[in-house]
Amino acid sequence: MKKTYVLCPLLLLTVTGRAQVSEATREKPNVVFIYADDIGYGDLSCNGSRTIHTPNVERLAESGIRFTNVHAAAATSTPSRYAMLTGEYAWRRQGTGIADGDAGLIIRPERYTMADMFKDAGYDTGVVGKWHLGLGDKQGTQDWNQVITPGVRDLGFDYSFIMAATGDRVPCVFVHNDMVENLDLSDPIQVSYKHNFPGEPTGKDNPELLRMHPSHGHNQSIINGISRIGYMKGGKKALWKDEKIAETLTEKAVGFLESHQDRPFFLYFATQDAHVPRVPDARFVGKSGMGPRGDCLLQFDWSVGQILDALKRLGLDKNTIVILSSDNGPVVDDGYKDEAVELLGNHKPSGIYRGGKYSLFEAGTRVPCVLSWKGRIKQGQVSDALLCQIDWMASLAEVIGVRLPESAAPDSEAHWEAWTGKEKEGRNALVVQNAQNNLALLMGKWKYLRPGRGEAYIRSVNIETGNSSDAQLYDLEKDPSETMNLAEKEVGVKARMEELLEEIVDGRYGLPLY
Ligand code: NG6
Ligand code: CA
Repeated sequence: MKKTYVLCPLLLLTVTGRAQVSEATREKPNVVFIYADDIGYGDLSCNGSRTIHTPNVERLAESGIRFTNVHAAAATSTPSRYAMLTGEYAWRRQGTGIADGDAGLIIRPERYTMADMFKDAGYDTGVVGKWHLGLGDKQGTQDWNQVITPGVRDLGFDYSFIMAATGDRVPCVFVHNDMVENLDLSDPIQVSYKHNFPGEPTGKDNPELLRMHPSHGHNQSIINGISRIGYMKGGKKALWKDEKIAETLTEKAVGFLESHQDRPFFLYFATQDAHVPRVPDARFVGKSGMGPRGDCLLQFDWSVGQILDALKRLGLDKNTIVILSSDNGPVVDDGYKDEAVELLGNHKPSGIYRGGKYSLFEAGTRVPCVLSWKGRIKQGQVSDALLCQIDWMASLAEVIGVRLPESAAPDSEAHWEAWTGKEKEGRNALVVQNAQNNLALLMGKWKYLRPGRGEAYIRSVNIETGNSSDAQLYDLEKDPSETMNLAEKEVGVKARMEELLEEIVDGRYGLPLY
């Protein structure tokens, strides 16, 4: 049993057994997360980019607060999402690196999650979109032809319509409430991350079958003319159509809103844009002038507009907190020849920041972030507060009146005043991680990158990782692009930050005060 503390009476049972919502609960704000994939700080026009126009995100930003110093907890998807949904730094847990498509459930059912928290406040909870935190209790031997359990329902989500992992990983199917959507038992789904299935073509051996070629990796099973990571056979009726992923997910998210006009809800809407493979719908093809990557940014903006329009149409816009962000920084060539590099022009996905996805430098984790709560928080604000997605849990707990169980969300800090612009300052200190699990500490204007192993530069994606065997220290106020390493000059600062980071890592510092 999960131990929870609820501050007010929430649910009343009718004679039919259907949970009815009390007045106190009904008045609680709905919460919608719009969580992009690989969209960088410089990828949205609300952050000053003039090479792309994303009006719906601008509209959201103008109606609330835009953050310039919000971080994902990690520079890749799985650890970022793990941290965001549990309030625990992912580097504290083994097995939270980029997950295969057939990984077992990474967040264990016993763990108290963001969705559990909303359930304890009497909310209905839903997740739509990219999951990438594993499913089921088997690592690599998942049976996709039956109920997949444990699943997101065991983590507090009542409703789910998800992609198990990423667009570039098999199985290329949607999972709806723990079952593959359009499953056909006469054509069972088989998945392996070790061996191909006899006779099945691959991108490596059958490039003539491809409509989009890999630039690195991504040369295994071919689905819809695109080779992926991992091998898959069967499930023809269940396969998603890449150009329709955004539309399908957006429809499901809007459907969830439509069915929750009278009950408080939490919706985690995780788009696949602009992750690879980038296959936008025909409506967006050629619209950005930057090829599929830019077109997917426009498609993302469209999805945002659909959510905002639906909230308005349903009369939910005044009582809904909308938070938009991205799981990690941007990457241009992430493994497919989709002309993202050739057509980039002057567009700077990372903005002024160094690095990108996978990186410990700022662009790895400093991501777009906007929060809006119409009528409740001031419009048109900009905040430089240092905050992290990991803080949504403790911060929102206050808003919805839940006291988190003692062991829950150990690294999440409650900063609702900062999220709403009433406070200028956010966190005192924040730890971020890159793809090689190297860590950096952000504190005020200082950033300390702990020495660690791994290559300094990943040629295939053209990104500097921030890995170095030497300590690095940057003054982000004077040098936001991290060009001057001050570790040798500011020895005292470096030593204090090094020590503090070690304290956080071994748990002596930073336990939140609930
Ligand atoms: C990498 C993939 C990349 C992307 C990433 C995960 C190769 C060569 N590269 O391993 O394309 O899928 O994993 O991205 O396979 S994330 O945003 O979901 O973390
Ligand atoms: Ca990502």
